[in-house]
Amino acid sequence: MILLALWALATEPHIDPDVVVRLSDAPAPPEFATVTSVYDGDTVTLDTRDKVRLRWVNTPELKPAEQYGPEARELAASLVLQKRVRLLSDGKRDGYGRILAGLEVEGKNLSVALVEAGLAHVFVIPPDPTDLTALFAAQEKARKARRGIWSTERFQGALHITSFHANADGDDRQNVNGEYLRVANISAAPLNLAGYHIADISGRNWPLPEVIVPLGNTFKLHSGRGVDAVDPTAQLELYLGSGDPIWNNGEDRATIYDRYGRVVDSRAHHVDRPNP
Ligand SMILES: [Ca+2]
Ligand SMILES: [Ca+2]
Repeated sequence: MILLALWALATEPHIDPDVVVRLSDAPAPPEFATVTSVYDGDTVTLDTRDKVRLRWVNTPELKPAEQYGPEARELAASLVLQKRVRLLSDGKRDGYGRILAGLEVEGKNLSVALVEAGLAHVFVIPPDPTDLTALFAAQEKARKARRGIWSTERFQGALHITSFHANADGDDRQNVNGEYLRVANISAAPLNLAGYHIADISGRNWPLPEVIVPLGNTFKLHSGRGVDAVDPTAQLELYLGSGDPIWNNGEDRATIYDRYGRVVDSRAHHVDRPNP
C-alpha cells in the first residue's frame, strides 16, 4: 500500500491545465476543505479527495526539475498543508477533472503569496473576470527585486514556455497539431508577437503570427496548419503551419527569439526512451 502510494506520487503528472472543461455532471467544488497533501507549488489534494490546480499562477516543476520548484512546494506546504482552506472557484475543472481554484487560508491568498515570493508567475486562463491587479503588482515587485525565479535565466525574457508537448497523441504525422507548446506572457504589458520566431534544436525556424498576447495570458502554439484563434478574451490558439511534425519525440529544444534576434526563452524536451 505504501509502495503504491509512493508510485502514484512519483508518476503524477505536473498539472498543466491544457484542457479546461466545465463538467456539468461533476460535483460542485466544496467551498471549504482541508488540504491533505501538497504535490508541488500549484497542486494539492483535499480531504474530499478532490485535487486542486491552483488558479492564476504557475509554479516551477519538480519533474523535470526546474529551479525553485522545491521552494515553491515548500512555501505552499507551509501555508496550506493540514489547514482548512476556502476555495476560490468558478466551477471550472481541468482535463484531469481537477478543480481550478484559488486557496485562501487565514485571510491569505496562496497564489499571491507565491508570486510575492518570486516562486510563481501569473498564469491566466481566460475567460476569467477576476481583478488580478494585486497579482500583477506583486509580480512586478518580485521581478524588480530579482526574487526567486526572476533571478534565473529562464525568466529574463517576455515569454516563458510552460509546457512542451513534442510527442503528439498517436502518430505525430497524422496529428501534427497534437504537437504544441504553451507559452505565457510573463512581461509587464500586453505583448505583440510580430517579428518573433521559434527555432528547433537544429536551427530550423518558423515565424510567430502577429498577435497580441494579453498580460499574464498564454498561447498554445501548434505545429500544423489552422486558423489562429486570436480573441483576447478566450484561449489563444496559434499555428506554425507545418505540413509535417516539427518536434522530435526523443530530444529537441524550442527557442523563441524576439524581433531583434534575442533569445526570449528556450526549453528542452528529452525522454530516456523515445516513444513512437
Ligand atoms: Ca513529435
Ligand atoms: Ca506520438
